[in-house]
Amino acid sequence: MENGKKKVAVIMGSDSDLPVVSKAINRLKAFGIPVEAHVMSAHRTPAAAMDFAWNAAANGFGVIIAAAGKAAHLAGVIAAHTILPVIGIPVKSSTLDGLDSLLSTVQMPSGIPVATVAIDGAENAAILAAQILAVNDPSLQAQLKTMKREMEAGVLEKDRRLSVELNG
Ligand code: RP5
Repeated sequence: MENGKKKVAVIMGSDSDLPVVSKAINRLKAFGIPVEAHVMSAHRTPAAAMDFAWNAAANGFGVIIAAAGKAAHLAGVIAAHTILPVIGIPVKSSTLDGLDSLLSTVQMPSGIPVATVAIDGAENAAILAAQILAVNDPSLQAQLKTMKREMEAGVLEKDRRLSVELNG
C-alpha cells in the first residue's frame, strides 16, 4: 500500500501483451493509482501466478487485472486463488482474432467470477479497477466524475462540429 492507497496489480501472460496492457497501466497512473506490473502465465509459470494471487491482498493490492491471449486462463487461475476482484482482458494475440481469448476469459464457472472487458479493452479494465477502488476513495470518485464530464463535453463538441459541417 502507498499512502494508505490500495495498489492495482496488472498481470500479463507474456511480454508480447504489453502493447495492449500498457494502456491500462497508463490510465491507472493517470488516476494516481499505484500500479505493479508483472509477466506471469497460467500455463508457463502456474506456481508463480497462484502464489501471487494467494498473497495479493496481504501485499496491499485491491484489484487484479489479468491480460492474456489464446487459451487465456490467467484471469481465471488468479481468481481461483484470491477473493480480490479480478478483471480479465482478453488479448487479440492469435489467429482467431481474440475470440479464443474472450471465451477463455469470460466463460468462468459459477463461484469464480472474472469481470471481463472487451477484446483488448485495457482502458476499460483500468477504469473499472478505479471504480472499484473509488467505493472507499472520495478523491478517486471526483476524478471519475470529471472524466465522465470531459467525455460528455468531447462528444457534444464533436456533434457541434459535425453539425456545422454536414447540416450547414
Ligand atoms: C498467452 O499467449 C499470452 O498472454 C500471449 O497473449 C500469448 C502468446 O504469448 P507469447 O508466445 O507471445 O509469449 O499466454
